[in-house]
Amino acid sequence: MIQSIETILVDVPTIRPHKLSVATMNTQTLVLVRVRCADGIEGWGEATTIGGLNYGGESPESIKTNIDTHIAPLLIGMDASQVAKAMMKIRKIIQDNRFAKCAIETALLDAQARRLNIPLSELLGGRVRDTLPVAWTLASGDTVKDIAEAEKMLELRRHRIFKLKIGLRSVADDVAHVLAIKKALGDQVSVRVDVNQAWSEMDAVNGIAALEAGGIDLIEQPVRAENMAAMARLTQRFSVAIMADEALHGPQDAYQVAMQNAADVFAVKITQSGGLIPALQVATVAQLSGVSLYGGTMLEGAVGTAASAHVFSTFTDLSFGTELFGPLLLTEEVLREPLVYKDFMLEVPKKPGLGVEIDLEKLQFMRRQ
Ligand code: MUC
Ligand code: MG
Repeated sequence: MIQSIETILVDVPTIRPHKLSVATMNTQTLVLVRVRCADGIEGWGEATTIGGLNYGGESPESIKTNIDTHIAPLLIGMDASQVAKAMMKIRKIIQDNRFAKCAIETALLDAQARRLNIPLSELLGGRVRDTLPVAWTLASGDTVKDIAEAEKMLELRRHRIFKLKIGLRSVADDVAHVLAIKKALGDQVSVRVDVNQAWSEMDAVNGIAALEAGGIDLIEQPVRAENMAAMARLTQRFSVAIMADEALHGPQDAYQVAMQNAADVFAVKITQSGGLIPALQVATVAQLSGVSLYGGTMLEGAVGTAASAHVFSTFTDLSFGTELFGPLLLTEEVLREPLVYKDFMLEVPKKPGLGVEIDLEKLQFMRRQ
């Protein structure tokens, strides 16, 4: 039986300012959910977003309020081992709030997998890989600093895929920034860009042409999420892969984007999808439509990152890798033992459930009062 649900906010400084076209992050607010069950088992989930309300319609504070006030009371007393039934109830009664639903589903599935003594991936159909390639985002806003940071990552053998955040400056300045980094790092690394919707279609045509010619191999969400027609035209026009990110708010969007040929690649995110099972459905739509897969992040801490890793470990196609580096951008760890990043890969935890242990004392100290 589900006995209690607690929502915890934790403000963690980032290792450096992280500049996106929609926000500059100096801290990340982790939204953690703890579900306690009558059999003594507990599960954890995460609903972290980026930049308050700059990135999406749910803020850390709204997620906490909505879980505490509207979602938790619907779940208390329900059978904790019937996760699908619990989520069906929540999805029927609660509108929107994809991040909140994701955290709840993650916590319930974590608890159930612990109960069954299996890794979460096995409850999701089974992993086909134990390690995931991990990209790093260069977003200091400074070309020289970004190159030095990338070189350090290569030396540490932590990352060899780099995603650059652009869209704040003029197209010409951004193209010069990206191509300088590509030139400095050479052909052994993959350099990609994320525009976070900042370009008009004309900007995108000019920008993508120059980036494609310079050897950039992935263009993420160049135009507004709702401008699917422009995404379709860009996908048709260029041979460099175009990826949908903000355009994907779950399986229904995935179906529409696929039907309209409005992307070559999907950035699958568990929170944006509204949960782990909907994220699997987004991936299924992609695979049925010949769209490639990429494992995305909302820069979650270790709980959301582990949950994403379990989901992505089940994807048969993961041709563009993942960007599950969230915990590495933060100055504080919430786990007793951090996730393992080694040889350019993240290891998918093997212990039961999410396979991670929260440092409760540390969390008690770090949480927002
Ligand atoms: C996004 O839009 O992809 C993921 C990595 C990163 O640096 O920002 C995020 C959000
Ligand atoms: Mg993105």
